[in-house]
Amino acid sequence: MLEHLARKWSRKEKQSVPAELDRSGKIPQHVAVIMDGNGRWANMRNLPRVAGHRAGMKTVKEVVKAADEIGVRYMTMYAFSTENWKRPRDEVDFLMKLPQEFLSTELDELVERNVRIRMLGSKEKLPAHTLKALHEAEERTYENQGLQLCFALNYGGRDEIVKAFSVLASKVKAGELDPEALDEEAVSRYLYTSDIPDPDLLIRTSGEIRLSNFMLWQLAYTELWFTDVLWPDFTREHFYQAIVEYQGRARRYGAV
Ligand code: V07
Repeated sequence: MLEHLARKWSRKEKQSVPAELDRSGKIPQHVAVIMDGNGRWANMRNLPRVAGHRAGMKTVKEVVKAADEIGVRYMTMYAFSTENWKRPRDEVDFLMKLPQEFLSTELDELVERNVRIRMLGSKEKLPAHTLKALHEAEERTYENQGLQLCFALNYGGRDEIVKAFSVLASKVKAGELDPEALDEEAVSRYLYTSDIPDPDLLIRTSGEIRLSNFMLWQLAYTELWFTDVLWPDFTREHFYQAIVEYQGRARRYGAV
């Protein structure tokens, strides 16, 4: 399948976009990604888990550029879940430094690309140094009109819905909201993604076929795409393969 894609690679295309990718066709507006398999990638090489996380960060850089080049409008990357706090202390400490590390080398280029960086998730429990780097990036890119690059950090799908309900319940209690007026739009308004469209495509790497508490509300109608490839081995070519398959599905249900 991939060899086939590689052969069809258009030589004229400077940006190395495969010929099958229909650039006038349906490009998903929002792609969400569960970046799984970093620890396994490291284990297979007898490297510490953190080496897998660092390799995974390199993949983020590549995939974001690939998405930007075909006109994807929103990318949401699942970087740290509410469950990830249970990992060994050293690993958590390492992970909490990755946003700074990523931004120190990438922020200038992302600004040049007109990318807006955003955070989805709870700010509770995040170390001050991590929050500082995130806030700086959010502020510096706030007005950018290009790709919106969202990092789900200290994010849990159920936690997000519970937090929305909590706000809604307070409003009802304060007499500011009629329970009869509660509808899907009212719930959506209090999610982290209140001003972000639902993902059109979800990519999950590393062979697990589940959602693992990621964007439970938002993924209701999303096309799901899974691959056995581990996140550090995931390339621009794999990303475009997912888009090509997404376009195939969109064509099929568009035809009926
Ligand atoms: C993290 C690398 C990718 C694989 C999955 C887990 C490890 C990029 C970021 C990041 C976050 C915010 C930001 C800029 C970059 C990141 C964490 C983990 C916690 F503004 N990769 N990456 N954050 N991994």
